[in-house]
Amino acid sequence: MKISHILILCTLFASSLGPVACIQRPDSLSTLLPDSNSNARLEKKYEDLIVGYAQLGAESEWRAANTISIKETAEQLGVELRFLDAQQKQDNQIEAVRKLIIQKVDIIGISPIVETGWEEVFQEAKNAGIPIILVDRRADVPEDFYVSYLGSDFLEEGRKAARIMADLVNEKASIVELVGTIGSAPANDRYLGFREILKEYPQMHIIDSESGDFTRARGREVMAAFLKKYGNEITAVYAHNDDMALGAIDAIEEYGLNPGQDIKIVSIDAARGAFEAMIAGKLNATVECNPLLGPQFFELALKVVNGQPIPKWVPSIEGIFFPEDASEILPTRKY
Ligand code: GYE
Repeated sequence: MKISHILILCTLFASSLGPVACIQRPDSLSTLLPDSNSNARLEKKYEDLIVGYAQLGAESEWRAANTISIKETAEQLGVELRFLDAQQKQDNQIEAVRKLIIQKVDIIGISPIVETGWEEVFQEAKNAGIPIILVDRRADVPEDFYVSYLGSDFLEEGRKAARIMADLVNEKASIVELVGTIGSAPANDRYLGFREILKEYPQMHIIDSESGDFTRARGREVMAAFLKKYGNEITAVYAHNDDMALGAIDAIEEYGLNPGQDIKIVSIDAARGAFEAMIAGKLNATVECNPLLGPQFFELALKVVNGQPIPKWVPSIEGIFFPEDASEILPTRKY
């Protein structure tokens, strides 16, 4: 790895990733310099890499930002990227991995749409000697099927959302929950993390919970159905992402209530749309989930290809945002 690349990466982290740490810095730059006693001269550089990426789809603002981050970073680093979009279907994503195996890419990044069903195709990649990095979402496979998971702590995001909600509603609420894609890691863990904390608040109840598939359109439909069924009984919404919260806001307004006031809303992602909704007083808080994973992903990929050790989990560091800070922060948001 060239020193200039390390500098580029660290600059990228500092400028575009905000709170995400520059991971796994080499102990000393001298370890990266060609050395006649080592294989350093044989080490691959970013320009030598062919990286396959099996993206799950384009369901949300988060995903759009994530895709841009992967593509832009590849271009900046000079990596040859083979990017495939599975359009929210696991079968397509499995096929995408197979295509990348046939193309003999050096390494594959994948955001698995759901947690289960990956063993067969991951085994095929393993047989072909192509390492896999899980990006953004985990897969439920034995640890030796992937080299690293780069992404968020979704359980913790669910816990954070519950704690904020408790504050907003004075520890008393009838909550409806908009769940993400069924079977996906973020939906599973945001569901569990929220409930873990809710146990501490006997007067906060989830009265209904249904999937809005992480999209604005489904969030709106599900929320409209909840309102039809429960009407004014609903005092709070927990949405597993901002897009569904924005859909719920539309449905609440159509129903004639004031989102953010009559019904408190907490969501996850901290995308620009959420900041705009907070500024308009319609959303009460958003828990950050950082999609700008491109720089960390390619740094990991290069290390793996060069046989350097990497952590099994590279977590993102994330915050929580509230309406009072939204106007100040919005102009600096990168997604
Ligand atoms: O929260 C949601 C997206 O996997 C963390 O997927 C990601 C989630 C994100 O559709 O908006």
